[in-house]
Amino acid sequence: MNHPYLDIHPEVATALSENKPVVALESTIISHGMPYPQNAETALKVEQVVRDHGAIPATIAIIAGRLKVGLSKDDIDYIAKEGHKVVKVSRRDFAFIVAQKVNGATTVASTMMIANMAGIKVFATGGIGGVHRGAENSLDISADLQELAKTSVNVVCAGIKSILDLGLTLEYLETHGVPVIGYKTKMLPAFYSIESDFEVDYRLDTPEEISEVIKVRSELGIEGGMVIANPIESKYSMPSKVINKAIEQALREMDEAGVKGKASTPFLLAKVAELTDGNSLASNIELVLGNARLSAQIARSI
Ligand code: PSU
Ligand code: MN
Repeated sequence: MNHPYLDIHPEVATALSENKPVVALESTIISHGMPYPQNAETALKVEQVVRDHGAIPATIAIIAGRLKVGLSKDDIDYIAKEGHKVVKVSRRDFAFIVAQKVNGATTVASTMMIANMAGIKVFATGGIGGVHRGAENSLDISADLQELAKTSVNVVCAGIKSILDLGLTLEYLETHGVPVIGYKTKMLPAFYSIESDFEVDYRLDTPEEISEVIKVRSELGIEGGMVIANPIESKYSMPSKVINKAIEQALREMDEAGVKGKASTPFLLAKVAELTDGNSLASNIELVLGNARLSAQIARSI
């Protein structure tokens, strides 16, 4: 699709025009989700996994105000090194970063917006934003959820991270008509861990079944995306006791430090990694790779 602000990488543009499978990837996970150099290494590995499974990767970011769909290795390395110096861009921030012609790392919400402009239907990430614990007071609810309600891009993630309130996130998604599919599972995966106390709406066992629902939704004219929850491979899953203990402490430290708003998720991810001696980061990397694989398979099946 042509748009005055959009720069689609030639390889991605060719794939889209030939109806070949393309998988969108976000950039906040690079700048704010992981430390350097693991962030750059993971971003490149994720692209390779998408290729190995027969699709073209399109990592999305805003560079000097241009909406980039498909980044070069240098672009990825730049965002990875700059880290928090790159602005974390959600729907609210989007137009400002473009107007000011600066760099922005796209969250799930803004990556969906740009993927949709480019005509990409499948998007792989680690975790989506959600309803934060304590949201009944803070009202901290990620813009990712509203984006899923209105933008027709399907997001493969590792379930709902337990730094969030899983139950409230599921309720919010239901209210806004966003289905949560469990890939080969009826239990909602909790990001670092395959298990939680919640269930997904529908269990589907093959990429073909998922792409069939994507097709039917589109034919029915149902707007919005779906959450495809793909559990982390069990050998990398962290015991929920261990991870939840780290999360509880990270939440306490966040309160003490007075961190809130868009700084919350990056703070919690880094703190949990520190408290688990890097084990959560290792799991985080593996689950993203798993999501890249499933996304490529779904994109091919569409
Ligand atoms: N969860 C992760 N890693 C991440 C994010 C979430 O495990 O990097 C990022 C994604 O870009 C997501 C964003 O869209 O955090 C959500 O931030 P917020 O809650 O401020 O909307
Ligand atoms: Mn928030």
